[in-house]
Amino acid sequence: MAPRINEFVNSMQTAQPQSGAAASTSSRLPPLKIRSARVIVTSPGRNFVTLKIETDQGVYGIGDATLNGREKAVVAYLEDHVIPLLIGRDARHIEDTWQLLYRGAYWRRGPVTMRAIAAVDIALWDIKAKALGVPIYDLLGGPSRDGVMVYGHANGADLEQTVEAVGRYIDAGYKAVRAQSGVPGVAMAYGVGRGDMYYEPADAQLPTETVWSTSKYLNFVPKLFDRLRDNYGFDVHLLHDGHHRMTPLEAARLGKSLEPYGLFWLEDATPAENQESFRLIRQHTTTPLAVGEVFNSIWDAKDLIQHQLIDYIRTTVVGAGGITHLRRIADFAAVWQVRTGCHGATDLSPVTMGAALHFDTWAPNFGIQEYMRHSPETDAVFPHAYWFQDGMLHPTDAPGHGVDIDETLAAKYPYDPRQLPIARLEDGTMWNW
Ligand code: EZ4
Ligand code: CO
Repeated sequence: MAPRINEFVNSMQTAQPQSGAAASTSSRLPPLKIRSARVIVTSPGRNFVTLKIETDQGVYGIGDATLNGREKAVVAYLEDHVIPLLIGRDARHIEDTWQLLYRGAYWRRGPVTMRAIAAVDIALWDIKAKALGVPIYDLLGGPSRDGVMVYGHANGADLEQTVEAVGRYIDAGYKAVRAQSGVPGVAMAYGVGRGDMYYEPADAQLPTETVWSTSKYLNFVPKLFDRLRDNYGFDVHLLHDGHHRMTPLEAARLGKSLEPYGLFWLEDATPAENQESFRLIRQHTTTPLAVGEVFNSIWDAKDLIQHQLIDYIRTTVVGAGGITHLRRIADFAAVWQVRTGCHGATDLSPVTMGAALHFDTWAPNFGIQEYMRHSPETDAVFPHAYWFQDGMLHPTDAPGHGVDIDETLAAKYPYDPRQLPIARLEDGTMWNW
């Protein structure tokens, strides 16, 4: 099965590469010309932007392009600037298409651009895997593990309710639980739902205003984890999200005060635009650090990874340019013993969850996967068969990523504009939500 020199030479002479991409003449996979690409916006409980790419062979792929609270910007980017480039291209050329959309735009990176690229990339991996009849994890190099450990979101209005909520997740079989609680004296802390199991922060057409006090928070959080370890012991992994609200020194203090409780990680301890900020936190605490759900490329994480300032990188498939780019980040992270912890909130559609589970199943340096269950309405619009058992999620071995969209049902849920909340300090200063 070795490539034959003559065939290679012939192809060099006779092939007419499309848009400069290498045109293979000997692949077992016949050309898959992109015939159409469409953006589908639907709101089964929350908004999702989905890309469907169809080929002339009838095989189609589905990609997620959802950017919470800024959905229409990605719709326009795809429809006006990306889809015209896709028509007629060979869907097999995933890497070349990625490079075309990234380098070819001249204006690189950013959450809108990278989510549009991600949608195309996820759909093309889906198409190629379906055409070959294999799950995506097989294209990546095969499974590295039997299941994907996930963490659920436990939250409550106060300490007692949060302790109870964590117990419910443990009873449901979770091996890892994120705990967020209302803070005494803080009206609406991050991560506290108003219903019970479904927490949805993008709640209004114009941003809900919340008030924040870091000092009240810092005095409270260690008490929560003290109680949680007291009640549930050390066998369950506990996680916490600081959601960008602390300065580096405040984060260092929190990390230090949480050390006796052995957290799996402290997430988004401080904003990471200045990657150097994490050095100060790192110098003061051995609490493991996770960051990156708002990153959109390897460049956002480069210094954090190569200086070993973090332990988990949170970029996910839809956030950082699809499987093609996420794989690059994971391989770079592996060099520095940084593991993956893909973002998996409900604003990432089941399509992203499906694709992420294939990535997680493959990634040798996988750490954990965030898992917030979608509503039954969302699950119905995006038929899928990945399943949860004993704290683990499992992708199916169905070809592709295994998630589809029911377009008839999707059409019943029109776009419902909503934005994420904002946060101000008690004196009115605008802060990070
Ligand atoms: O607030 O995805 O770790 N998870 C998170 C999420 C984010 C939302 C924002 O859209 O921080 O809940
Ligand atoms: Co987070």
